[in-house]
Amino acid sequence: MTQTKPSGPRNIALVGPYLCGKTTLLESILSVTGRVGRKGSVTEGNSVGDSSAEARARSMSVEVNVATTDHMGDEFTFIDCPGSIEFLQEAYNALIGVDAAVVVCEPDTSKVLPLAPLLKFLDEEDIPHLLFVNKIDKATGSMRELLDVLQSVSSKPLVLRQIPIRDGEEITGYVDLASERAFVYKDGAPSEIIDLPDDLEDRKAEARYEMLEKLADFDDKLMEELLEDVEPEKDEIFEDLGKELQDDLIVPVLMGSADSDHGVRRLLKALRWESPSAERAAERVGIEAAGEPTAQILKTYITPRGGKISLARVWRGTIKDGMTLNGERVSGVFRMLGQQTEKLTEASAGQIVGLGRLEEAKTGDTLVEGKGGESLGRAQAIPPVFSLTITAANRNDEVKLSGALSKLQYEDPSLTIDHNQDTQELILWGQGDIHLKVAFDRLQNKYGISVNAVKPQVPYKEAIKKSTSQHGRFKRQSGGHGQFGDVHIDIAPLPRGSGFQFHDKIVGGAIPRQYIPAVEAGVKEFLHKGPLGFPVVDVSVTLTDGQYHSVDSSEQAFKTAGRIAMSEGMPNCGPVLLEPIYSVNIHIPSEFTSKINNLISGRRGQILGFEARDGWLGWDTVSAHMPQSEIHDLVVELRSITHGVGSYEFEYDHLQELTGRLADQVLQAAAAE
Ligand SMILES: Nc1nc2c(ncn2[C@@H]2O[C@H](COP(=O)(O)OP(=O)(O)OP(=O)(O)O)[C@@H](O)[C@H]2O)c(=O)[nH]1
Ligand SMILES: [Mg+2]
Repeated sequence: MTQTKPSGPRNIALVGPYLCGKTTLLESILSVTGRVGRKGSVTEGNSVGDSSAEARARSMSVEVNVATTDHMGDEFTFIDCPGSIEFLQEAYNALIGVDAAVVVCEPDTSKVLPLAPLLKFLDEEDIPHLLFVNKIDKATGSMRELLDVLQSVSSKPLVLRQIPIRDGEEITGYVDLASERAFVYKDGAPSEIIDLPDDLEDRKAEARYEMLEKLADFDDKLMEELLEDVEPEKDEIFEDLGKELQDDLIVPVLMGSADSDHGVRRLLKALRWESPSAERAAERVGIEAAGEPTAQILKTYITPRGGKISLARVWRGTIKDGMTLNGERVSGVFRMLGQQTEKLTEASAGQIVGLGRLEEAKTGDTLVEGKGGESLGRAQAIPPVFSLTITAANRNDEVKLSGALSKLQYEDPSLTIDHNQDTQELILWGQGDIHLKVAFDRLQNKYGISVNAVKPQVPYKEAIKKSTSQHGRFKRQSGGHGQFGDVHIDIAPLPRGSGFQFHDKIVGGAIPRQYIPAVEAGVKEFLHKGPLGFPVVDVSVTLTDGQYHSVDSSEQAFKTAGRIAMSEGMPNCGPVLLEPIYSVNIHIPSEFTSKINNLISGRRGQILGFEARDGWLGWDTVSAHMPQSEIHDLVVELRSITHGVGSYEFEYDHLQELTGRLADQVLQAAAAE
């Protein structure tokens, strides 16, 4: 038996925690495959990835970088995803269109937890993936220990493919467990084969047996051979490694140093021989072989010059320059190298390319020849957790700002815009402070708009605790005919959530019918701003009696009388401040549950209960009620407690009385405005 190599283009995502070296790995791959002449670096600010001003300024990835290269006759497109949890949606959107993922991590057990949400996503989407332990030049602990900790966050068995060769503390090479060959790393050149060091013989035999045992769990023949002490053929092992990765049964583990190109050729070799062909991903997303040319957008770029490029995975057929997709003409098919584009005439199934000028198309959209139609699944959406109220720094930019924001959403669909009805604020929602700051930088860099951002106001309300009866009279005599309206009302509190009720108990024509709606309008007008200065809720007003004048009465006069009665009566009804309370579900690894309970109580929350997080081994979901005013920066503290992996969803639940010092502060602040 000889090993069969998958054919056709391959698309590989590079994912992993913040700063583990994904963009450096992309640069190394592009250098090793000859796609770039001179290798750049993230630290020097000349890498192919992270070339946008917003990324360079922070030395971190803030969006997906893409580059297509060729390796020994096979086309590979790499999608380097940002590692920061605040840009995780970028990774999700891109991952649905790849054939496999390389999960990059560091040889540091304290940095393993952030892999958990990614691995979970890959599992849910059935995306085959392997692990690349990067920064092996900095490794201190043992590989076995690291592997144990890594295994604790992976539901699939990790299959260690290499063991390190050390010279003192330093890792100088590796033993490939499948080929049983030893290599030393060379700077600027492929690793060199050496004789297996004697002292590694036992460790190699043990690690190799472990690898075979794991493979045998999915291969009966191999299991028999192991049980009968028959040495399996090398090709059989390679075949299993490929097949079991492609079937998403195992997670092979490789290692190296992107910075020094160490182990990168070995990684490429594994991808070339073992990563699934493009057809497998097409099966995964359930696209049938026959049908119109179809593609899906994984990312949208707005170039510094304002042009739009939709990064698309071609799922079926051939996409040609000039073709109509979803009713729009494709203007340019591009092979991508970071922000550089090379014109192609067409792209066929399995390729990931840039498509020019699809003005309406959005990330996640399925593009079909003609008017469009069938829609493939989109990546799961991560709910926003952090918001700021924004205004244009220059008043004249207000109109330009809303146009620019909608363009910004093409680039970053995880931004949400809320025109808040209660507070009349324009609120930008996203995944955290850095996420929003990057958005502000883009507004500045691309659209020339600078914004001021502040913490959004909490939409406090007020209600009353007591009832009262009130007389309100509006009378004015000014030359000709005057104005006259006179009302008696009962004001009473209603249970929380009832809203506003108006009752009319006028009998015997004390107030003519046509003026009664005006009284209600006057009452309602007052309720926009009650005695404490906030909108009033849960109150009932009953019109009981009144007087009118045949000449001087008018709708306007009765409206004013209604408002006067309210403004005189309401302060006697024991007004109270109400604050919005949200229902919050916080997801965390169980080890943090008690800390989270403290966090919730520290923010005036009320814990409602906790249970095992559905589908997440070793995680809890804590549910609580929390005041909106305490949620604004909850995510910051939650992430700092949980190594960045804690998350939550929340929704408005009810209004609750706020009294004491905090209420006084709110009232003082409102009065000061
Ligand atoms: N020692 C060492 N440092 C590395 C290696 N690879 C990357 N780095 C350094 O790690 C830092 C982060 O590298 P990046 O490539 O930007 O990491 P990233 O994973 O793309 O970061 P984000 O996209 O922001 O999550 C930089 O300072 C790199 O120089 C490596 O193999 N060894
Ligand atoms: Mg990066």
